[in-house]
Amino acid sequence: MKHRGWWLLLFILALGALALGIRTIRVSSATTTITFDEFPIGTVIGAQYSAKGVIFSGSGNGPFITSDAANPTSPVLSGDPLFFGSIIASFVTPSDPAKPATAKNVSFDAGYFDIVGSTTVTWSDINGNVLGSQANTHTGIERFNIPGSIGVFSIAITSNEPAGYAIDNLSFEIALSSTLRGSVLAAPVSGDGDAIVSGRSFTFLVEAINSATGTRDTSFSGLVSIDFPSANNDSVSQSPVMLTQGAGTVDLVLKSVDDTSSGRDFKLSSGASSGSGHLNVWFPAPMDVERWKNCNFSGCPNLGSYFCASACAGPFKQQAEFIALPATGVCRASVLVRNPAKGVSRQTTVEDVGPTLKNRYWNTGSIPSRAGCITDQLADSLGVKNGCSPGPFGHATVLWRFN
Ligand SMILES: [Ca+2]
Ligand SMILES: [Ca+2]
Repeated sequence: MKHRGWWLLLFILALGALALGIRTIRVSSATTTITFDEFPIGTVIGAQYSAKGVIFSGSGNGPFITSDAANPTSPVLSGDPLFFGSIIASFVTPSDPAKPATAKNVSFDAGYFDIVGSTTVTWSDINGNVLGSQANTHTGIERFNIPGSIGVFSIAITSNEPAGYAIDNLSFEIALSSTLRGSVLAAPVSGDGDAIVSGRSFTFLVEAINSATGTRDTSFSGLVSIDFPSANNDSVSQSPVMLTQGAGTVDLVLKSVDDTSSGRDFKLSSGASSGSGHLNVWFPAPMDVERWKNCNFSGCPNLGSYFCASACAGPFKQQAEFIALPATGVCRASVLVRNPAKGVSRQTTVEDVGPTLKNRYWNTGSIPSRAGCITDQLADSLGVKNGCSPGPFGHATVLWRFN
């Protein structure tokens, strides 16, 4: 029993250590240190460390791992030929090594130097523009600390250096650019992605996403500007939004769309980070129900009966599903109509104009009290009550958007 207790305790400790370890990795993942004992002596080093964010190259056949009696942390990385070749370190995106990356806090040991000023470190930005250089300032093993953010550094003997040099203990932080992402919290229309309702406040979540991991970049803090460009000047009143630990929210109202767009595009930007997306915009619309044959139908013409006439294509000689909107010029437009009370949506098209002719309220956001018609057949499919009692037309408030 005592043994079992011990094992249980060890198991719990191990779990705790694992949990702590995971947390530590997440917090400190930005700093990487390479000591060149990760591969056997003699290994030519190219892309083996790419998942850590660095690729090596250099003179001859490229740098390789070797032991070095003059270095207390041997093994080391030597250029080719042994201790005399040049070494180039290029930083890359760990998740996508073909993509160059910027590194900061780059430092490493080099030596053993026998002569001051014999060997030069040169660093460049991600586009190869030289940012600075530094020759060794003393003999022995010297720690180089490269200032700022760089894309590449190289080290090479630039005058006489007896018995050459090597490098070791390279550490750096890959500075990953963040992608900005916007989404709607508690979207009012389920199953339609980032959807909002015209004229109603919604909570817009803006997040910085780590490009390498696809998860929220909690190191990101700052102002993000939000732009919902529109030809209708339906501007967003609150912009920018403050992101703390990679996230921030702002309550917004949008009213309209351009032309017959399904919604609104948006752009997010903060320094070098940016993002974009699209929100679907639904219109809450009190609709008449247009009947195939009106109540007390006796024969054509009969106003409001699509058995007799339709402004787009009709008449329809059988019951049909479609929507009428109060403006010309949108016949055939694809529309989604939703009964919010039942959560039922139908895809349909605009096949009539009415009850008025010139109210493109989807472009103004000013929704009229009679915002269109849906047919009795569509009302049935949506589970919307319609009939001839008490009045000649049924009425239904639905949500709709261009599709
Ligand atoms: Ca080492
Ligand atoms: Ca030397």
